[in-house]
Amino acid sequence: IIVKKRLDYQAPSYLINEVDLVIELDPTETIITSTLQFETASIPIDTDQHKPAARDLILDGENIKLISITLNGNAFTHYHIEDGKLTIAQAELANLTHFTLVVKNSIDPSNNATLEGLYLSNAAYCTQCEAEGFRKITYFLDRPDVLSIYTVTIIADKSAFPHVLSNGNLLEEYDLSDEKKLVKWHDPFKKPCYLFALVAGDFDKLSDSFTTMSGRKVKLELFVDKGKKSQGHHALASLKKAMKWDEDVYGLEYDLDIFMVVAVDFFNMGAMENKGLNVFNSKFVLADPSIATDNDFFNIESIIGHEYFHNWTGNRVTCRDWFQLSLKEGLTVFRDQQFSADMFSYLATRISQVKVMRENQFAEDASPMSHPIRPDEVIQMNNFYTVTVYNKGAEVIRMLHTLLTTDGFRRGMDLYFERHDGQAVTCDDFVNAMQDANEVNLDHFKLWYSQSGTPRVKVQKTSENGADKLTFTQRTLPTTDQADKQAVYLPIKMECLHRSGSKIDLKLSNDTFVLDSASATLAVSSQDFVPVLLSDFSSPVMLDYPYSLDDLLLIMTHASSDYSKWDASQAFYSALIRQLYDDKDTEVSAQIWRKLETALQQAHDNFELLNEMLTIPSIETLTQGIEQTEPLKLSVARSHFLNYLQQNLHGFLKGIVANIEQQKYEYTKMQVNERRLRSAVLQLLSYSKSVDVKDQLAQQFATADNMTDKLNTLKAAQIYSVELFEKLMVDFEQEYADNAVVMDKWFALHATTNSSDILAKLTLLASHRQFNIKNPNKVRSLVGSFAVYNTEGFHALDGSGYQFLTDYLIELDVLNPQIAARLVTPLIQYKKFAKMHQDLMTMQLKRLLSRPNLSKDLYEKVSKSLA
Ligand code: BAL
Ligand code: ZN
Repeated sequence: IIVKKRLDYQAPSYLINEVDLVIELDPTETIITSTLQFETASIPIDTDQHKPAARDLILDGENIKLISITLNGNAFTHYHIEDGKLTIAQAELANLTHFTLVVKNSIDPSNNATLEGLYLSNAAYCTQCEAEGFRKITYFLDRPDVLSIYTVTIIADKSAFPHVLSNGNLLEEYDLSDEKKLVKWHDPFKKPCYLFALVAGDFDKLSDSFTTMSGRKVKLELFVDKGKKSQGHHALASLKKAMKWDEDVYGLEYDLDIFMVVAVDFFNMGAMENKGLNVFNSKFVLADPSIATDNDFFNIESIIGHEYFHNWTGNRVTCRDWFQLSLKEGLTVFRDQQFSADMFSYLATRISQVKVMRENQFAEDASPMSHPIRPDEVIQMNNFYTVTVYNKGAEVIRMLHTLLTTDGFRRGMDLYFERHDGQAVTCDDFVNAMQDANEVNLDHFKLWYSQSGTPRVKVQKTSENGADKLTFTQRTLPTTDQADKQAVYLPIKMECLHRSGSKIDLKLSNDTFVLDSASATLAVSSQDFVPVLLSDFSSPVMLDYPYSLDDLLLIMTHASSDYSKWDASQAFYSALIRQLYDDKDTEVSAQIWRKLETALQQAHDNFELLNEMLTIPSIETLTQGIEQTEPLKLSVARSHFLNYLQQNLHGFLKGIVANIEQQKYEYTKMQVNERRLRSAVLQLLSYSKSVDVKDQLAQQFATADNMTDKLNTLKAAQIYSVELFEKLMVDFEQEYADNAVVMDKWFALHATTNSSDILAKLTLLASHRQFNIKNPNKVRSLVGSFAVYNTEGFHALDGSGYQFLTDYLIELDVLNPQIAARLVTPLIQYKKFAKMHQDLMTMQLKRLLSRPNLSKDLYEKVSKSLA
């Protein structure tokens, strides 16, 4: 097991300027002939005498059969292969500044369940090379700072593969014989091998075009499974919006003559930004109202945007090494977040981003996998495609945007591209461009890249000589990877309200208080005020202020921003659930319920806000606020609270539903908000178990003309009763049994059911004809949903849930280690839970660690968690 360290980076000793691949596709023996034009790099300046840069040529290769090598046209055998490396000693290459190596090898796509490198998804060939999958195709310098021009020739069976695709522009396509054809692609842009892609299959194709701001017409092509053409229109429309948006907001224009997107069913990630040929998990492409929910429509637009935006932030300027992953991912997530806010709505998108931070990223920071957004040590790179690198990375970019303003940020982006187009660079290069374009000093800001953990900001109100002030103190607790922490730069957007609700003038620029030391104070020229802190989640921190329920109600009614109103509602509910968790007999006074109703009434005509304010914090969010959580007790407390809430606000809630008419489905912001609000309320009312709610659910299920209402009804029925839920699930299965993407939702719902025989159910579902352990979407839906969202089943006191997951991981690790390592996350986060749970969870982790041949993916996470 090799631990790679960020500070050990060495520039490559050899460059590969041109790559010519000839790929003869065959399910069990695909032959690759790779002609590589090497150049000896000028010797890097070696600052460390003890570590001379290696001059041997060391190529990466995994699970490939070497057939032959030639060097400058001559057969060559003086190489050495060991542990996934092919080494040619420097002496063999002495005096060669340029040389050509031809590597011929074979691979077996049909036996590649890792879904990395070249593999088969149903009957189509496809590739996934990020992070280090290209080495499963042929021997190569598989690192992002080796950039080459690719020409790719593919030989394939004519009838089975009408569409044979790779990066760049199509050069030629012709028949070689009655059975075989040849297709040749050329990508004029230099790229690292992780952006290489190949797809061959029989698809339906949707075509369109986009005229760029300089007037070039770009062909757009979207490939989906046969018969699913009508489900591709939303993705294609989203692509055009993304192309226009990047021109309007960042002045960034697409650079090839064609842009292709292919949807495949077997995919480890959501999608992949290969140059000119994005490959997507079909779940994030296929949509029409009868099979996709409002959230699916939203996610498709956002992920299509994300992958498209990578063309500049990732492809034109890429990462020097994988420790810099956030350079492209944090930035591109931030850009897709801006895009979604512009296309859909700021409030709902921001809230969903904040939930990801509070539910998942804070949990990662508190876990043995804690790492900075630019990690320092990695065993398996695939383990670092994390909420920290992606989502916290985006929050860090957002803080830069706040600090520099929209114009300053754009100036920084412009300079970044001016300096680094065509290069592989570091996070420091990015921040330096921001700094130099704005003439600010960002040295302290850079700490966000190297320090892990969630800062906690404590705010206290004190009075001194009749004047009030707020004292802010920040502290980041030690994490498993770093003991010592320093104060980071924190922009805290805020306001202060008089008890009357009016706003006090704090004389803060952009309403932002900057805390860039351990402690600082802010004078407030008023007494008896309520601070509204961390509006818009202006920095990724946990906030600690002793709000009373009345303070929170004041914010819910009078804050300037809807975000802060929502945030106060979440703190309000969390406080009440916490009281019930500590003492199940706690009673919330009638007066509090009336005040809550009054506060909610204020938002009665803002369906977006009202829906958000009627959504109660998840178990995962609540867990982050409690030390050594007892998950079952927390789940009971939360359910009791939801039940009390619906009892005490019954009339108000019923009034909301009565006011929303079901309409013919359209994906518009107004309709989405109506459906969400209706669903939030119906879920609450389902706790009442009243007959009229049951009738309403049954009727809504029968008449819904769209997947959103169908699925929302099922979620409410799951709360209402097992009988109703099971009955509707049977109907649902009958209707959608042949639709793989829809059946994922069905698997996930079953997996989250609170039922005493859940493990038997899961076992039965795993033998369903739509289930396949080799398909990550299925595994995530069934086993992932169980482990993450089925509190009662997963955290069962006898440890059976933990054991079930572990047994499954053992089976899965042999096939797809990357997905196994993602799925182990709920188990390695055991430190958040009470001792009894910790013991049961660590017992299973130890069982995993003792397995022979554990993948390095699982090894890295499990060994860290037990260290
Ligand atoms: N680069 C991996 C998939 C994504 O983040 O776009
Ligand atoms: Zn990305």
